[in-house]
Amino acid sequence: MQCASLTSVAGVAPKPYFWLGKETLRVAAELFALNRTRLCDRLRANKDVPEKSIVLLQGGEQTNRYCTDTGIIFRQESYFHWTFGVTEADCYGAVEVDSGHAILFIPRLPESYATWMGKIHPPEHFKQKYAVHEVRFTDEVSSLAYSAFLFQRGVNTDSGSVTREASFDGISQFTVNNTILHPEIAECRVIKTDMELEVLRYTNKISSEAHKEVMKAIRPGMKEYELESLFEHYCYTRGGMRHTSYTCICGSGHNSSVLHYGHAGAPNEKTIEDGDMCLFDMGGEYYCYGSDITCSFPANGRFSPDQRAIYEAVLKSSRAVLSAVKPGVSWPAMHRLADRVHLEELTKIGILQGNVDDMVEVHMGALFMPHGLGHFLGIDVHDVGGYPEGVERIDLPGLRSLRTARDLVQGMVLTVEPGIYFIDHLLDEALANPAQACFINNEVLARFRGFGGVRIEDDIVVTANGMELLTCVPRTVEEIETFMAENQASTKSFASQKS
Ligand SMILES: [Mn+2]
Repeated sequence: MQCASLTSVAGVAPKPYFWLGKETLRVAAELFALNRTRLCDRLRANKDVPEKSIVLLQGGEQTNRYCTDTGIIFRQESYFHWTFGVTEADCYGAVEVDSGHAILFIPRLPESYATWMGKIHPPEHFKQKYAVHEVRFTDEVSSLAYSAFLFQRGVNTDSGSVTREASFDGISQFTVNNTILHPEIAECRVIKTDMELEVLRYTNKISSEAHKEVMKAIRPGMKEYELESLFEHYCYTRGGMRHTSYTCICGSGHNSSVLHYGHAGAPNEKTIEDGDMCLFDMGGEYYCYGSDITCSFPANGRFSPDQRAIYEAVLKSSRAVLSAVKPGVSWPAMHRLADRVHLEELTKIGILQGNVDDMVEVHMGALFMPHGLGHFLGIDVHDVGGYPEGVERIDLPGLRSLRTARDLVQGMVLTVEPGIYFIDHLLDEALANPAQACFINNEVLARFRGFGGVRIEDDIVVTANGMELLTCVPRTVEEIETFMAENQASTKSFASQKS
């Protein structure tokens, strides 16, 4: 990382920012100062916060592969990143609630560090780099003198895992509260500031371009992982994105109905066949801010009639949701809207038959879209705050997979990702259930066995009276076919380079 400073103009202090040079985005350290201010404002308004409190967070730690000394590329813990924007491992950070005074604690590095890892920077370096008020060493955390410490402890409602509370030698002598902070800081993260939105626009712009590069280069005969590699290459070379927000999902043919394809047991290894639909779900991450985009398209650039029908059904639900989104709208209502459009369209195609209201009663929507319509996006791809106290998960098929059941508020960033999938074991279950089987035309359905699935996933910001679309990729059938035909003619694919 370069940590450049703007040239200081007479009397004006230089403003530090994160920047990876070239066309990459400059992110001012002010972004995190504002986050801290917002957090302190909330905490001061909370009557349960003791006087003279200080927030203490522990940053992520550098880890190695199993028992070896091979380091794993470090990525900062998300709450710590939101609060301080610090890219180094093994730090602590503190914020005085009353004053907003921010203290960063850095590890006291041994001299051998200078031999193997590079220059050891003094505290003053980090004070300027991150625009905090004070920098001390981590062995000085226990010398902090405050009457109450607010620690971060709470459940991540997507994973069920508990955040790791700060711990250090001498902790037992402090008065610690570990219940107040977590809901407050999670709530801050739900609403994005303008500076955060700038970063999310950037991650979406680069990731959208990377998806387009993939659509230009793809040819039947290639391996799915070649496109994963191309996506990551584009994001890193052009966007400074060393990380992706999640493991790339590059499903082709029948793999496109495997919702979390691409994991170690199914690592994007299939050969892409002529006639396959592709479902590529990939998002680049810059300075810990993510993106989450899915493009579905035919590998050969031309939709078959069945592929077009399913794709246009999903596009219709996607666009219906994008038009309906605005502050005050409930997210489960948007999920139900997408389900209803799918059922109507599947009836037109002939896979379903009967009354759509009756299909809704028996949750036919979840048969084709078992996942939630979308989720918060930010520093985490499944960003926090989906189920604060008072918001209950709806325990019904499909809806129970939603990562939030909240009403929309301006400044929330979400994915909108409806999909229709043909998943054999779900279809067989439905056919064995008379309450659902009566709506299915099995003869038509048989044609779609092995089809895979279609998902269209865009990232949006909820605005004052609607939404802003962050993702920009070809979306209609005509746009996709034209884009692939025009660009494939002029792009030499990786596959053709081999021969
Ligand atoms: Mn997603």
